[in-house]
Amino acid sequence: MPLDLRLYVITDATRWSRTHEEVAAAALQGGATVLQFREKRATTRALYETARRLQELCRACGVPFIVNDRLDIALAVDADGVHLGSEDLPVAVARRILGPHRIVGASAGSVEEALRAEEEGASYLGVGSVYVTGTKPDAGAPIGPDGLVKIVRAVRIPVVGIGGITLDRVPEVIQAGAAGVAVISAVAAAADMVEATRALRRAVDEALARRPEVRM
Ligand code: TZP
Ligand code: MG
Repeated sequence: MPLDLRLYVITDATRWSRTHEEVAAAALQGGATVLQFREKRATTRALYETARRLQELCRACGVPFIVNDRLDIALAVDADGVHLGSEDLPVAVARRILGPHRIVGASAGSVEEALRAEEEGASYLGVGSVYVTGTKPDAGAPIGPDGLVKIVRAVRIPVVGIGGITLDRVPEVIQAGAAGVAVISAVAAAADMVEATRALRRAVDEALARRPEVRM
């Protein structure tokens, strides 16, 4: 089944004093199509325990579960895949270990990085930061919707836009050719996380419906 990247919600809850489980449950209820577990500070044991619970939640909803950074945790909980950046294991190594069917996502901020990740066997790309974001201080200068368009056009694998994406920016990101949007704060910082997810999902679906089928 092709990977449905329309609304890719990342659970990174520390700043908003919410648990990963709370964010995940709300995101799944609100219509997220992919869930990523992103936690930079916990011990390996804590990562494993949380990942196991999130994987169960996702499996019950039929939503793919992806672990950020840590291939060992992804393997340990039988996750659907892993997401890797330039400081993590190389995409080619994760692809070799996970085999052809699991999801290997990669971060890319330039056409060069995107082409390399595609060549190494990435399933999809997380491209950004599209806009200024306070969530990832080392995200670098935003590439903007124009930078996103360039990368979408350079690769064949699907791309999700990431970084500073809010409800009102969804149409622009989808119009740039992204298969979906990846968000942290647009869900995790919302007063009503379920409603925020629903609204994002509606916005993505509406923008996709307005987009011409064939893109060059
Ligand atoms: N990678 C590039 S930008 C970013 C990550 C993880 C942060 C996205 O968070 P937000 O709150 O959706 O801007
Ligand atoms: Mg990483």
